[in-house]
Amino acid sequence: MSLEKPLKKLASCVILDLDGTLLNTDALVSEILKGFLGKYGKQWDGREVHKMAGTTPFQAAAAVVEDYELPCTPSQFLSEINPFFSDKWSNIKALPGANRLIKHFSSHGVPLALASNSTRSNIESKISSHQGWKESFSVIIGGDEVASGKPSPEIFLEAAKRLNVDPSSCLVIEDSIPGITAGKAAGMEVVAVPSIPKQSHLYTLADVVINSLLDLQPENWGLPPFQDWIEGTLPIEPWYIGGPVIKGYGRGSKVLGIPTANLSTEGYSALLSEHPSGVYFGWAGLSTRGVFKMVMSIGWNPYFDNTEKTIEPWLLHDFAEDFYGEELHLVVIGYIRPEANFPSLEGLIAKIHEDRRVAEAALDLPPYSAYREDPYLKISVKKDSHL
Ligand code: RBF
Ligand code: MG
Repeated sequence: MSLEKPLKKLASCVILDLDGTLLNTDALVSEILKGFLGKYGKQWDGREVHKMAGTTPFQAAAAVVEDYELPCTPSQFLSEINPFFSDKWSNIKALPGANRLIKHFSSHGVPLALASNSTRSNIESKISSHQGWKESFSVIIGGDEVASGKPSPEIFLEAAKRLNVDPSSCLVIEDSIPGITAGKAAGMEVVAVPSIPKQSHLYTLADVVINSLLDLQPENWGLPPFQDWIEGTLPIEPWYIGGPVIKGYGRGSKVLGIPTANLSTEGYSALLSEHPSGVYFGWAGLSTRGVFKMVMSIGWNPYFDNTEKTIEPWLLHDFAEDFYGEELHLVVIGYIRPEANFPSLEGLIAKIHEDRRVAEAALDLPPYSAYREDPYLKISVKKDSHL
């Protein structure tokens, strides 16, 4: 999905959006609105959250009041729901790559601004629990500190003014349509990191659309490149997932010659929504067979246009038979690339085999090889099983 174009314009500063770009705010908003609307006898529609992305708090409230025909005004709704949010703002998780990005730019002396439609005081709460964030921003502007929020360019123009730079030398990173619109109207370069899955075509106004912050290439704007990639792989904060092997779409071995041991996503919806789709790798433990190298895809498989996000690990070993139902534990430690679409099945297959080679080689390198011994991979076999 990476639509990176070659260098167009140099940037000297970076202006970041907060909700949906650096923070996984959607998850919290969904959780709170679901409970709150339940009290009105209404059922929260998870898709609504995308409609609210990038709007001001008042606009978001107005949309909910209208769509759910609530018996109150947007202001009443806001003051009623605010207490539910206020003690949670400081608990929102950073999106993958957010910490890395902030540390990278601040350690290279690239001036950073934070420009959010959220109120200044909510911004302060939201970033307070994330170490090093507040100090990394030379400028912080909230939606209540300008006359009109995004999609008006005002907030970005004000950020450039306070950074003491020309708007044309600012690079904006945004997840929402109002934010992208604002950035372009301000005459800035805009990178879109869409928070709406499978909708990258809506983001054509942006100069570049990337799948997650992990895919940002600052050198495209003359900014310092990330230096943490190792042999085509990016070490990530390890995450753990396990469960019985289930039958997938049945295309793995039949069509592609790539027998993936699909994991049930049941109980992992939060974990799955937290991790951007893409190709990852790590180690896999099978209860009766041992520990194996593993490369996997997370996502919607654009080539097949799946409707559900799946986890498809390919264990890099020749097994004599299928092992559906067997307990599989994964430790995921590296990232390779975003999911892509391919003009031909041959193209997809060739790319997946390349992923295999990249993962196999990387897993022998020290930052990755040590995880082979992770206790999570040594699954004890229950005595009462079918033996
Ligand atoms: N499917 C895609 O549509 N695009 C991809 O870029 C892609 N990359 C993959 C990488 C790996 C390592 C694996 C194991 C699978 C990948 N797939 C991708 C999914 C593939 O289409 C799927 O595993 C098979 O269809 C089996 O269901
Ligand atoms: Mg946003």
